[in-house]
Amino acid sequence: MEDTIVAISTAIGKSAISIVRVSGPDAIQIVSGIYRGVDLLNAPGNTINYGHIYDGKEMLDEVLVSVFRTPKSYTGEDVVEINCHGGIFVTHKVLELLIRKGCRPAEPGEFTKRAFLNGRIDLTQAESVMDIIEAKTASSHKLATFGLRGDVRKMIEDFRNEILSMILKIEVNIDYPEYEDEEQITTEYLKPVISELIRKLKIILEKSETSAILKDGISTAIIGRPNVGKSSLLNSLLKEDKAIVTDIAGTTRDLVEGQVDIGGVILNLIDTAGVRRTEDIVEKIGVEKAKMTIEKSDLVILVFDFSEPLNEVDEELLKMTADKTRIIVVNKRDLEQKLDLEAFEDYLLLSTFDEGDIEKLKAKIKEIYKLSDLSDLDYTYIGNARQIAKLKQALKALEDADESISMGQPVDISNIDLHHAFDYLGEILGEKHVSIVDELFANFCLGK
Ligand SMILES: Nc1nc2c(ncn2[C@@H]2O[C@H](COP(=O)(O)OP(=O)(O)OP(=O)(O)O)[C@@H](O)[C@H]2O)c(=O)[nH]1
Ligand SMILES: [Mg+2]
Repeated sequence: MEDTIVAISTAIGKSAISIVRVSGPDAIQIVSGIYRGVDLLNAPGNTINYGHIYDGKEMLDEVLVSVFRTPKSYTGEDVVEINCHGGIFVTHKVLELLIRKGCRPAEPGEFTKRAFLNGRIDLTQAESVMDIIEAKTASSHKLATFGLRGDVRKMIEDFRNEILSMILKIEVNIDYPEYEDEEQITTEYLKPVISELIRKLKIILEKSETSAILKDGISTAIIGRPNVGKSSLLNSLLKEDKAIVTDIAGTTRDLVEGQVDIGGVILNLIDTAGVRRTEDIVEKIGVEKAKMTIEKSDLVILVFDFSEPLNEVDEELLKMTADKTRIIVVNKRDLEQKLDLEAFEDYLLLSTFDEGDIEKLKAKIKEIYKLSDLSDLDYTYIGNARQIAKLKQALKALEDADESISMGQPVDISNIDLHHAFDYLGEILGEKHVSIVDELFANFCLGK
């Protein structure tokens, strides 16, 4: 990495201080050229130095300059952080000045990318940095801190080492058949070992999928006929009047979204247009969107009206959501019953006007996702979609290895699959396929 990069690392806006961060081989030299105070060139690492920033003769700001020397810095390079007074204008002036003096504006996430490329952190840790920034609940934050600490890396590495020792044994056997001291690796020997690896990986995957819920939340669609009280339900869950509620059927025409924290997990709620047979173009589009929302969501809350008999559309909605995780809500329990409850296996009878009823609905969601167990959840699992996808590929490779043994193939065929599994796990840590690196870090904010 030859060039020296610069970015404003704090949010742009008026604040008490803002930080301009510089990283690279010339970081200290470039900053010392615009700074008056102690001799920065000889300042030891991990020090904070008082002084002023000058553009030629013009003093721009009174600052504190933190100096970190390679390799003991966030990026592993020389890093200088200039703590300016947090004005938008002055911070940009300092940034411009540094660019004029030879720094290159950093790409989003480039500081963390350098930390990764310089071996300061692995990919799971880098991703955790972003997860910490984006964490919206206590539990997703905790999950990210465990990733940052390297616990996830350790878990994956341990597992990967087990596969590696298997591969090594097989290869010693193949390469040195005359070596009598080595244990003979046969498919009979391999089969139970691979089965055990598959069992363990499945546990890791299952726990990781729960972790993913912690991180991303549960996307929840509220679906039903017009006027059953979907928007009222959204508002009651959010405890605010987000969606318009009227007694006119067809009030909601577009999707309305909101978030609520239940037991440490974010419920990403989407209120949809009522589904009915209609010739109205605008409403038809709304109905299509409702259908698409069902497809995309983790959980469907299907709402019915206690005071209306079931009709064809209701039947269709029941069919449409049969394979989804769903909760059937029968709303308006305060009105006279016209709905035959026999139509449902499991349902929650409620009124959106009743706070206690809304709590019951939340309790039901917690039960479905076992959220009450969250406090004793082991946070050493991964909650990142990219990493989970790699875990699944590794599992598939192990299953392929198992299958070829069952089909009577020789050991070296399974060995190829074991190699694949090993590589996929390596990709979780960022050890292979560096191309994903650019994509990943581009999602970071500037100055991180
Ligand atoms: N009696 C009674 N009325 C309710 C209840 N919940 C909602 N309503 C009323 O039902 C009517 C329709 O409510 P909305 O929330 O707009 O219904 P919606 O399903 O979003 O309707 P669309 O957007 O048209 O699909 C409003 O007049 C609400 O006040 C309830 O528990 N009991
Ligand atoms: Mg509505």
